[in-house]
Amino acid sequence: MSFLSRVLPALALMASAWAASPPAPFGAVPAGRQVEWQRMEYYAFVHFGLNTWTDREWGYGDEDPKLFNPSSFDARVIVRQFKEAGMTGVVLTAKHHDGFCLWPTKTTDRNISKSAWQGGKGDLVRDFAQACKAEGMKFGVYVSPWDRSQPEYGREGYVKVFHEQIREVLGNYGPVFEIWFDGANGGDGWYGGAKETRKIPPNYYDFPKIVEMVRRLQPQCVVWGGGESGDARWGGSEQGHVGYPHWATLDSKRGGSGAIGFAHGDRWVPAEGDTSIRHGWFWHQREDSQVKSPDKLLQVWFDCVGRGANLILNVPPNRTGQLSAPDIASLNGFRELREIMLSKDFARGAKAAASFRGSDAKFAPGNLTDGNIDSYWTVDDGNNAPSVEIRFAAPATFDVIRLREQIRLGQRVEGFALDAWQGDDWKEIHKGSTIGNQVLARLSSSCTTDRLRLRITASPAVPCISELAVFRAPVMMVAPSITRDAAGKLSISVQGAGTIRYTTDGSDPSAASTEYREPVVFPSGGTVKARIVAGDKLGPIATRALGMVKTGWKVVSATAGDARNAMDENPKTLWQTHPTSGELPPPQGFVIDLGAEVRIAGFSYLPRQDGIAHGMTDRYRFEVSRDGQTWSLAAEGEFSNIKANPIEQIVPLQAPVSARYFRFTGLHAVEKNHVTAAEVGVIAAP
Ligand code: FUL
Repeated sequence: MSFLSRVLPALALMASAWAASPPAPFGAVPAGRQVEWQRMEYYAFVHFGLNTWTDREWGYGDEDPKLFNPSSFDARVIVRQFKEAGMTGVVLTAKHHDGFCLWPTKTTDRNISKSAWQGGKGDLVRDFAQACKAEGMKFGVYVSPWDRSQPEYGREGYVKVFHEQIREVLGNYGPVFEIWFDGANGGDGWYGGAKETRKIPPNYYDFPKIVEMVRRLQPQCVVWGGGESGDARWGGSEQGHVGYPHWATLDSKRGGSGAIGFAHGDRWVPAEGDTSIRHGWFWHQREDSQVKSPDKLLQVWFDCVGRGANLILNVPPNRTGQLSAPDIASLNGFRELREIMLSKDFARGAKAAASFRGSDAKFAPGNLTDGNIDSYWTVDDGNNAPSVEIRFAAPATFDVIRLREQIRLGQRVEGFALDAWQGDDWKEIHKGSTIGNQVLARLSSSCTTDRLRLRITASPAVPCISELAVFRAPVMMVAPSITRDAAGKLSISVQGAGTIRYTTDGSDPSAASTEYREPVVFPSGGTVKARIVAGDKLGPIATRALGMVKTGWKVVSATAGDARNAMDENPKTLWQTHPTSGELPPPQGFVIDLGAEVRIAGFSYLPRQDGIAHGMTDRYRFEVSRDGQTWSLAAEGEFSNIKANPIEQIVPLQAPVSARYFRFTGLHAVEKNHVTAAEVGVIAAP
């Protein structure tokens, strides 16, 4: 035996005396597929299908498959655009509520092989899957459980069809990173011609069985939704943001909300915030001018990814099968803002000083600033409120601090504070609660210092922190906000230097457009566009479609409730048809005298904005009259998806009609058994 072979084991033995073991996991921990998924942070949603042609948000289930016919679709181009925007994957609506399948399924004739596109030989699931593979992006699918086309929906027969559809998309197209099981179910539908409302029994879809199949076919696939069996949850609104404090856990007994989760719950079910770059999920031409601006997207990102959730951003292709130019411009502007901010981490490589677990270098505070989110800093058991000091080589000016916990060991931290060394003392610059997957702490004002301290103030077990990074938020031009009061005065406001320029003819404001100085009277309504102009720089455009002003309006009658609340331009006051107690079931409505004859091009319904869905109506009737006696039907239909996405609904009439009176009727309520409205408006023909 050589000298070395005798000495080395002895040395190894000595070294192991210093090697500390990692802290035991705390509470619920993520599965490997969830860790991988949480690192994806930001990816695309693609709503594409018959609705793109019928101009609807929810198809009824009877639309002709032939309608689907994009003129110049190329999945590769779209996937590349998402990749260039900094996204990590794409989730395609392989089947939406109308039951039309974007792949040649064997389960139903309502599929792409019956469309006019590519002579029925096309397969969009295949195209997206292949494009993602080629571009190094991940591919996911949305397969709607609610199917308004299927005759057997609500009965056993459909469940088999649904399971088989999932098997086809998961079994035939390569790796799928996420499958989306939408909980939406508006009840009514075509259902093979039955045209009725169908309620489903609890556990109807049999998610435990579905999840078993997902695990078998795609072990790395994250199940979004899917009741108790799912891996990821809805972030709680269709605006993309999630709540704070923010937990990746829910609790099997005590529940928890989508937005916040449940502190130290027993199931790891991280949130995904979903929103569309436009108002609706499918492409509608009228929304081409209502694309979220880069600053708005950055705000959503801070309130979603910056709280530890994933952001799925919908960018719907238009009828050519391509993304629209304003959407691409906004995606790229948003990417630039993130890049400006994230490209310089002032703490990268900075020295960090703190006690650490077993004095083992594996757990040293340098792990916070090494750019590797697998390594982490932790301390000896029992020390649940440690602090660490970061020293920058030179003073840095910053206003955003990113922290991450090592989530493989569970989400622990409940409270933290950040201090900056100012002059000769520490000054607290931020207080936060949860960290989890990540938190982007925004300071109320920027801070310049060469010493930063992180104090963990509350944690039920030793904290395991894998990153502390320090950034400067980008200086950006933001889109103005446009409001109008009950008297019809238009106000435009914005933070930032430059002049506000605006138009009311639908054109994009330029340096030559009217300058906004003070509120202006704007009674007839129309489309207002505004932006900041500073030298040769043009800020993002804000667009607002306003109906005619309601000053001369009178309530003629109402089946119940105070209809003046629906015409006072105050979304906080409600027309509601139930008195103090009990319910007054729909239909419920009111008649308005506009004061003079108007050429009506459409109407708007703003559902209540207080976060409560009671009495929100998802089916309407809009009638008009010249004399208040003889009525004609101007529009009747559905406000699809209004419960999850309670934005203003604008309904253009087939053709403008002249009338002095209108009657609005809510025909059905999404919750409870009465009808409410925050505002109802009229769009006058130009
Ligand atoms: C909702 C659906 O009803 C919408 O149409 C959309 O697909 C959205 C992502 O989820 O629940």
